[in-house]
Amino acid sequence: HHHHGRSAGIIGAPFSRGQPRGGVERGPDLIRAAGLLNRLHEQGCAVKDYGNVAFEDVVQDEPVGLVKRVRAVGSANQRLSEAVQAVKRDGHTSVMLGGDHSLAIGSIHGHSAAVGDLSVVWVDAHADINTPLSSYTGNIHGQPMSYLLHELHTKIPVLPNFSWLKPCVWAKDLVYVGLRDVDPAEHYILKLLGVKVFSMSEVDQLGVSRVMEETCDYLSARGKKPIHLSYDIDAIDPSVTPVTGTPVAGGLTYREGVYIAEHLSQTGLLSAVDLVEVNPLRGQTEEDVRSTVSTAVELLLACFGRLRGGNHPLDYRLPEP
Ligand code: 6HN
Ligand code: MN
Ligand code: MN
Ligand code: MN
Repeated sequence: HHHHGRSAGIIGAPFSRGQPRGGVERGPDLIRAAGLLNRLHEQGCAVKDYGNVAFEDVVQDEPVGLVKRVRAVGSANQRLSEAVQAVKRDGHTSVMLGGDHSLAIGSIHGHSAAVGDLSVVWVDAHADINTPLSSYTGNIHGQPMSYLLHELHTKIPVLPNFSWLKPCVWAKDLVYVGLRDVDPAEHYILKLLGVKVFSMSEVDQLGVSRVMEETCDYLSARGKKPIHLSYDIDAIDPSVTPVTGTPVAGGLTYREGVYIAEHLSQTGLLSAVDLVEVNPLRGQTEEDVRSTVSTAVELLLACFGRLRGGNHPLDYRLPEP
């Protein structure tokens, strides 16, 4: 085996209560079954599978205002945060396989608790920055960034099973890529806080290579911090990754999606990755599921140094005749 510094600690998070559609809890096992661990290992990455987080079965979970499944989401993210902290303490790049995007709360909290201040790159069709009071769906997968930002702390009500959570990200350390379905309240927040956003308009205008160059320039000008990449599979165009709960037309191409992961990997700062919102029950055909899951795997391989131009081990030597 040839392991060259990179190592992945895989955490499965089979959780769906941040949104109403069943099936997204099957994401972790599907992505593993598509060969993620073997493929990472084959490309020279050390891999440790921490298994699936055992989530508490919350039975009494009445809505809090409009917000659904608050207690289940709070409890799940507390456990996930602890799991991510353990992976970071062991020295791995954390890979959280979701599950829905409410899991970014625990994943980013745990990452920050272990390593300190972070840069966050959020690749998604959606901004997921509604507050519990601005959301009109009540789904917490549309809210995680609001819970995590210091600047929004005073806008977040006290919620059951969330007392463990303290904000840990500054708005200046957050960059969005791929947005194309942003609610009015979310747009107001992004402008109010001056968050750096590369929506699909900017991807069209600048091209993905300039978007990523500007993303990394922007973040490194604010101090080189470990990067947390939160990758929602719905950032990619639904023609490629249809198997997801809230598909939006006009997304990133497969190539743009892979390029984003390649570019962040090359910074050497990638410290944790979320891959969320793969929901096999949303597919029309087997091919829809295969295409979505295999894209998820390719994105993760690119996060761990895989380049489309090829790779070879540092100590590779040609066979002598
Ligand atoms: N996701 N903005 C909508 C909401 O319900 O707040 C959609 C959220 C989608 C969340 O895709 O992770
Ligand atoms: Mn090995
Ligand atoms: Mn999304
Ligand atoms: Mn999302």
